[in-house]
Amino acid sequence: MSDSVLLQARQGGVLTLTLNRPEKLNAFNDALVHALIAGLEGAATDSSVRAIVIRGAGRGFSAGQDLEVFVERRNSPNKISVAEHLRETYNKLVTLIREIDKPVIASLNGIAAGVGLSTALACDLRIAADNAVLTLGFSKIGLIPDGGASLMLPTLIGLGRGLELAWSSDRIDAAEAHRLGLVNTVVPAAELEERTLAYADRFASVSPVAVGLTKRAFNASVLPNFTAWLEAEATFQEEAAAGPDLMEGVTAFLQKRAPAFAAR
Ligand code: LHQ
Repeated sequence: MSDSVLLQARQGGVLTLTLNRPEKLNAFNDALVHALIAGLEGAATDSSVRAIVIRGAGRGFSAGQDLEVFVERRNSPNKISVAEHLRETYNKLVTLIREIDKPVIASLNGIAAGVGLSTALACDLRIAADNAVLTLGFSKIGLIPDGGASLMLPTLIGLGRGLELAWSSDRIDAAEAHRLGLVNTVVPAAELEERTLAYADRFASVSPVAVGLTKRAFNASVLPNFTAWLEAEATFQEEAAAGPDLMEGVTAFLQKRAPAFAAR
């Protein structure tokens, strides 16, 4: 397998982008986020691409931000703020996913956590293997759901169920995700690749004009302030990151222990 962090494959009108850091559960470093943004930008302007699939190599979709990379960056002299990091990476990524006039489908083969799950939630459709596991995970490191998840989650499943998942960081399985409306369909793990292509192909053969305008209409009806919301979310995240809980949470994760968050 290639050592590129993002693999691209074409089957007819379907472009598959594979996150390829399997040894890290496809956690995002800057190279991976920027490669995914570039892959999506290329797909947006290529009229022969009629549907886009995002999937993960190995045993997961993505574990979200690479926390080791994040700690290195946080401890370096030229660290950037969390809000700036979001603006440069995930906010660009999820804006692009919402603005591309083509179906973008997340194919969830295992764990989707943190901003890995946010990326899947920003997609138009989600197909999950029956062994997929979804968790927000942000609350375990003292953060709010970012990458648009604080908007997409309540939009998809409602306020109460969204808050419950955000606060608890519960791991939910594919059947529960389907029951909640977080994923569109669940298929046997061994068939995920083939079923994803067949699923994507259905939308790749619909009128591209109807597909694109329907997406724009739905964006305008339920996500009219998506971009402005990302900026607000980044501001909340900056406030969350200003206290001690983020570093306690991340350090606890890397040391494989439970975090201790003090009252405030
Ligand atoms: C990881 C990661 C990871 C590095 C597993 N990084 N190594 C963040 C920061 C600041 C600003 C803005 O926004 C963000 C966005 C975010 O995405 S925040 C949320 C970041 N993600 C998480 O908090 C998830 C952390 N990971 C987990 O909770 C678990 O690892 C999950 C639920 C993903 C998977 O659990 P398991 O299947 O039990 O696998 P594991 O925990 O044993 O992980 C396998 C390996 O992958 C392990 O390394 P090791 O060397 O022991 O094999 C983990 O340390 C590593 N890994 N996630 N995000």
